[in-house]
Amino acid sequence: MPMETEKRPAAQKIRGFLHYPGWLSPPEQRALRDDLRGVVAAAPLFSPMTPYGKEMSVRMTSAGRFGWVSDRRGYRYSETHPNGSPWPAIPPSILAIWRAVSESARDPECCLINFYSEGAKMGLHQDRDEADFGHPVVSISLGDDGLFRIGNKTRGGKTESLWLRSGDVMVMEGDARLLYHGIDRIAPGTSTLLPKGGRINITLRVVT
Ligand code: MD3
Ligand code: FE
Repeated sequence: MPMETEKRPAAQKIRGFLHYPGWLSPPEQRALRDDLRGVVAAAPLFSPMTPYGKEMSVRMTSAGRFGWVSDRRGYRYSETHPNGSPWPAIPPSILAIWRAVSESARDPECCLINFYSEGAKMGLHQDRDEADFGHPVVSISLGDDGLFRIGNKTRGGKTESLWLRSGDVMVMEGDARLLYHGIDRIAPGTSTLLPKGGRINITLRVVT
């Protein structure tokens, strides 16, 4: 698909990151959903354990050279799924989005897929397990709306919230790369993209 030649929505800048509401058209969202089915068939979703021994409410899997895993040894990137297999390749449709929005010289090494069912959330955290924060993080939202909260470079202080909707793309780079962020809740029944409901977030990162 010739992403770069099509007309795309303009970005909104919030605390230094770029939010493109509705970057993906409904047919593009359906194609991406179908590509993700292939990834999940090869690398099943799992519920990561926090280092404190509590199960996260978000289910995850990955594609690319590295995937993100979390267990009693801590949070880390791993070249294998918890079942021991290497991760499947990042679908070309997802790489095309990275290339269209990021202007990065390098392709992502990790495509993390987070699945939120009703009641799932992600607490405020920083993404700082990557070797070089000079590379952007790109996020793609699919399915039900998610209430995203963005804070500051240290814990505490004022935060801002915005709803992420199916087809939205965000780019975090520069000063925005190390802001605390999380998902407070999803709004069930706000999208028909996923037959059983829920929200998918894809994040793309350069790891090494
Ligand atoms: C702002 N995921 O996987 S994506 C994560 O919707 C994560 O599943 C959330 O936070 C989700 O780590 C939010 C948007 C996002 C991703 C990375 C960021 C925002 C960010 C890195 C720095 C600042
Ligand atoms: Fe994050």
